[in-house]
Amino acid sequence: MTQVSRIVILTGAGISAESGIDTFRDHGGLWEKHSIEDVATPQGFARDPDLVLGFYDARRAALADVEPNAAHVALARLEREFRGQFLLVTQNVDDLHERGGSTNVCHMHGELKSALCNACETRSRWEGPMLERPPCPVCQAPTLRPDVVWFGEIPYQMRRIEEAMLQCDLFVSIGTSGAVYPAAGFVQQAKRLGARTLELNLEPSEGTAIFHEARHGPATQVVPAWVD
Ligand code: BV8
Repeated sequence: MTQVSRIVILTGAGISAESGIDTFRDHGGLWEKHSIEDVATPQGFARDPDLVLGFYDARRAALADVEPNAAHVALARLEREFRGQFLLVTQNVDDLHERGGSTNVCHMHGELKSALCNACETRSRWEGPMLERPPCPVCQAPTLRPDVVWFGEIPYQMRRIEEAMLQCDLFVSIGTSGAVYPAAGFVQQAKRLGARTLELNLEPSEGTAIFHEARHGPATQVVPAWVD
């Protein structure tokens, strides 16, 4: 890591898999049990808000039963010890990076522990269920929705991510299938701008051939080994 001065890391569901959180597209994954259109689009929420609120209430509640794993902890150590610029971007909506010790996490797809109010459009930290239509902490209206980015919605903090991508000299993709944009396009952008690109994943992702280097195996093994 000595010759690198600006790192951008992108994580996906695979980094949380060994903590016991289902990924989306692996066998038995979330998208096998639920249709994306029904639970992860604004149209699905409009059609059946109880189904969507229940889907996210269950995932939010499940966070209490899981712990960060060695991959989350290794990235937090890297953030503390690396002397250059460091940005951790995650597609994940769980809180395991923070609970593993990361302090500056960019949740581009939002967070389970955040609520967005459709009435006053404010975001609040949120722990409990939404199915019973609790009042918004700010305007008291019963109009909370999960503060996650659904398909067709604009990811959060894209300007911050773009700025970091323009400057980075190392881009590392961890635990993501490369199936969802714009995150899946980051490696092309990094490579075009001259950065080194590394994939750490259980198996080759859709875009694995684009990376300069790929190391395959469980995140709890390949991530700490790379950080060391
Ligand atoms: C947008 C919500 C416009 C919360 C999610 C081209 C350009 C731009 C957009 C598009 C485009 N083409 C299509 C689109 C539209 C769409 C899209 O990408 N569709 C796909 C299906 C083709 N994109 C959008 O709608 C996005 N919005 O584009 O707005 C815009 C763009 C730019 C700037 C301004 C405006 C919004 C997308 C966000 C959707 N919301 N989540 C939630 O419920 O979680 S996406 C969902 O998929 C999750 O966030 C998840 O993180 C994400 C990606 O999945 P992965 O994390 O990769 O998980 P997956 O299961 O797929 O893979 C797991 C990987 O881990 C596997 O590779 C596996 O091998 C590995 N693994 C498993 N176990 C382990 C492991 N690795 C290591 N160790 C292990 N133990």
